[in-house]
Amino acid sequence: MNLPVIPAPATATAHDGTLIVGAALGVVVQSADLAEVAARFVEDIQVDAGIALSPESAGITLLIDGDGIDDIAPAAGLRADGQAITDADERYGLEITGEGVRVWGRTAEAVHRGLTTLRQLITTHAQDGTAALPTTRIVDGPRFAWRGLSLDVVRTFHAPDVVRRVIDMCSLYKLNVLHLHLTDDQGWRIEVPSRPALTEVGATGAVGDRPGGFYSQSEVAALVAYAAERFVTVVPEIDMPGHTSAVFSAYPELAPAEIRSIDLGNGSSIQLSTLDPDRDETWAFVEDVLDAVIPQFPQSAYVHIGADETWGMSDEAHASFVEQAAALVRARGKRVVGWQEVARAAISSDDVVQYWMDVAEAESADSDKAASMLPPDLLPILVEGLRKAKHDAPKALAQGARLLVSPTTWLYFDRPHADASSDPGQEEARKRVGLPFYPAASIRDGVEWDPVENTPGVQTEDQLAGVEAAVWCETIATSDELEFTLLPRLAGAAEKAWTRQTSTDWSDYATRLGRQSLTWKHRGWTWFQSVEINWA
Ligand code: TNX
Repeated sequence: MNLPVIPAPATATAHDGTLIVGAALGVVVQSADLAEVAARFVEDIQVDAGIALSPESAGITLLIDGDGIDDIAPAAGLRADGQAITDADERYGLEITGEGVRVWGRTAEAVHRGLTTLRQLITTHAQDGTAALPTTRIVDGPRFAWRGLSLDVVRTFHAPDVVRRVIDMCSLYKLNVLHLHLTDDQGWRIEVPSRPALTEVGATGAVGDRPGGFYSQSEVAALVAYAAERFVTVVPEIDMPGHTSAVFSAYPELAPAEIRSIDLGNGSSIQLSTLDPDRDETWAFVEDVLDAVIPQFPQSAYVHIGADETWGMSDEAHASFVEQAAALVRARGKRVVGWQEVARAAISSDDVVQYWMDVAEAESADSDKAASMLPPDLLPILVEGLRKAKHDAPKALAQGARLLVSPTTWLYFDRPHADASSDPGQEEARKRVGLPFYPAASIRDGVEWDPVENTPGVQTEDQLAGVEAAVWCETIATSDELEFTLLPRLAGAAEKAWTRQTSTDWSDYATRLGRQSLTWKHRGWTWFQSVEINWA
């Protein structure tokens, strides 16, 4: 049964007939724990479909129940909140009959996931204040427990209301992790009261003349709570020992004697300077940062320590940094995530390694063209980086760590959109947004791959923590450009992270995707109107 739902549910059996959802129906909860998810659903249906459910009526019943749930295997992978997959079960049932709807699961989170499916069904069938739904029984659950989006808030500082919109998008597609890339060369975006210059000085920059900024502690608390209400865990990233120019501008005493960088000739540059693991000041700094950041993200069982692209550093110094930083994270009761380069150090089997560099794609790139685009001193560094990158995922697995799959080819959304937009007004942005050194990708490309089959060295789902898309903002200056980069690709990432079928039928997916624009219009979200899709 092809329901217009993304990600596609694991099982859906058609019944006969339809159910009219409108003002005559209301939501009844059979457990007080479900009052909040019920209220959120009523609010969402009002916004997405213009349907006002009645607080006095019944018809949509929510309950804590395990009926049929075990027909579906539990998720593979790890949860970012550290809960056991069996305790934080996301599997749900949803039954629509001519008389009404039942949504159930063993946790409030499961019921929220089920209501999200119902929400998409209602929105895609809504007309003039009612929706005629197909009757069906769905039992569904995620393939992977960690389904995320990594958001770069440094190259462009995205204000809290923009981040809230991104959380709304994640929740609509059953993504449950928002990874905030909070620090980088161009800026530092989070308060560390014991190190005030990080925000007074380090936060002022961004790419080019874009405004800087940072999240105050109360803004972080509000974002984390907003996300938690939608069953999204916010995982903080403090990128070190590279990507630390903003730290050096705030605390020059942490910088190496000579700051080195490679000029890219287009107003940007690649930084080669890194924090020094052999200096006591470095570790006093890292401890201050961890002590301030960790309590701001109570739901996250993890701290992301970055550790990517430390081009100016020896392998020994990099490994020494990673091992010491990881120990400080663990000493504070948190687990470690790092970009794939951390696998070159000694890591623990509790660590999560974020696989990003698709070496095959990079190697197949036109090297003459690359050579003509890049400064000559950068090329050998990149070639050397790729040579090492090949071994990262296998090394992580050999150390018993799990991979969080974010390959540049399929999950880096900051690559240009390949196909034209059916709205000529979007063509200028399409040509400008996305890093030019990545080959452009279609929406179809985004769903025709598999996280297990396409990750080197991986044979089974259990070797993964999950799947995470990433959006880097060098070429994304506004919230409109951010939304146009996230939609519709985010839906495709969710399909890969949640849906159990390892191959996606493009025409079926395209039909489901086309109907999603009904929600986006109601929400006022900008999306890239690729000509590949018949938008509703
Ligand atoms: C690589 S992915 C980076 C980022 C860039 C991105 C552009 C990673 C760990 N580092 O600093 O923004 O490529 O796609």
